[in-house]
Amino acid sequence: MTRVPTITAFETSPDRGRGLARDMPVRWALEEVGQPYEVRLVSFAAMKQAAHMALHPFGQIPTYEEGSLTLFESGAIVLHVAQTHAGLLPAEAAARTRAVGWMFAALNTVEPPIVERSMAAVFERNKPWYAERLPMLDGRVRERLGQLSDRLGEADWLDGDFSAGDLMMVGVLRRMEGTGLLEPYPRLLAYIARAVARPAYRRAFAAQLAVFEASGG
Ligand code: GTB
Repeated sequence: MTRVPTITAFETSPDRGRGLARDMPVRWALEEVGQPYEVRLVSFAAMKQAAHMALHPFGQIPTYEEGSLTLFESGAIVLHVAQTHAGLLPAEAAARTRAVGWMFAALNTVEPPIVERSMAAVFERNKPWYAERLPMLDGRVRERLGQLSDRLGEADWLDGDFSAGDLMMVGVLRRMEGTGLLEPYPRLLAYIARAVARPAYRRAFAAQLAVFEASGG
């Protein structure tokens, strides 16, 4: 059993506890493998101060401290958790590598158009070009969702059993909830529903929601 790690999370999350901030995949991974953890909450101001910048060069959450090991980047943290505990990566070498490949696909292929669309919806909503740009951004998201849905097919998970690849992918897909972009893909909706019904997800979600509620909601 690993020494109890400490992660950082928003003191007051802008997502109002909906599990969209990136401490969520880390919490979820730790819950999946049964690794207890501690959480240090940080304000936006504290994230930019020297003590936190020493842990995270970009002044963000999440970070992960475990003894002398310090990590940043949610994907790297989830990979570390998955590599050091049973439950999130297959034992067989090729399947294990494919699951890591799905983590990269989530973060490097599916997420970029999703983040670009999310950012535009927040920061460009009142700009004169927004109405013209949105269909293009939606189109890029739809392309990836359609391809992902086709690959998933009727399977429960992307490649065999639930893995860290699914965990990262579902975190990425959830960012499109409420946009209407997921609805044309019932297989993806069912995939997300299966993932968020997992007891480990429910525990992680409840923990980050409790932080938001304690902050005054
Ligand atoms: N690539 C890094 C990782 O995966 O760890 C990205 C980390 C990151 O974006 N952290 C954000 C942060 O610390 C919080 S999660 N931002 C503060 C800053 O940069 O000053 C991103 C996030 C924030 C809010 C929502 N939301 O409200 O829905 C969703 C996602």
